[in-house]
Amino acid sequence: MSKIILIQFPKPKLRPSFSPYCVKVELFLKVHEIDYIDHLEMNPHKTSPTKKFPVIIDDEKIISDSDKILDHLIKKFNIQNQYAEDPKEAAIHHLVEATLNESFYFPALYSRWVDDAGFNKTMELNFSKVPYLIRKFIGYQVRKNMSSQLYGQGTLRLKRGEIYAKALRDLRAVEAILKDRKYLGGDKINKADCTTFSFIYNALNPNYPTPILEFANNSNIIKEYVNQILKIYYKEHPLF
Ligand SMILES: N[C@@H](CCC(=O)N[C@@H](CS)C(=O)NCC(=O)O)C(=O)O
Repeated sequence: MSKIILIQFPKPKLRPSFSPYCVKVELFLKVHEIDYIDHLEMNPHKTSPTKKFPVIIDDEKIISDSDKILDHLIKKFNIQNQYAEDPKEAAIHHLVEATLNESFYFPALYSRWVDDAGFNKTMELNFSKVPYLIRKFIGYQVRKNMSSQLYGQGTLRLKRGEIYAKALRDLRAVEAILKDRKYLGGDKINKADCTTFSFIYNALNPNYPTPILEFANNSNIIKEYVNQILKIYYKEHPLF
């Protein structure tokens, strides 16, 4: 059996990835000790059927979309206990994942690419070695693209404070669900935890001092949740 190839964006220093969807898949592979080859690429438009990363290549199959990838891996390796048996609990897991994938993600994206302070930081972190004029051009293009995505999706029709207020509502809801449990799945990490960790951790980057970061800094529940996963699966990265 040939090894799975995970295609994702180049990794920044001290972080697993800037893309929570890529971290979700990578963490799942790590948790289940599935051997894979990490293939880093800048442009998803060339290799990805959905023009987004992550992508996996498994034998002849090319699969894009993190949820489709996890469903494929669960089926292929016959991984048990990834979905809660109790329908109410399974519904909670689903709603947490959907909230993070489809709602919480956008304020975090806004903080990196549109919010002025965050955008300048993103340019400094990613493109400091690129000559000034080229950096300006790339920055302008990416910011324009992100802004139009965020406008289409609706986030950018709100004011800055309203955008972060929405993110905090999502995070507070997840925090309330995590209270009194180690993982969403109970004592053991499951698929929904891979999603939960990756989106929350992605938004907690000290380079971006947002209200999301401030909230998490004051939440022992969020801190412990993220750190327990970092300690096991991302030993090379600093704790939150
Ligand atoms: N629904 C997809 C979303 C993946 C996604 O949005 N990836 C972003 C990075 S976080 C991407 O590749 N963006 C590139 C682009 O839109 O051009 C999944 O779950 O994999």
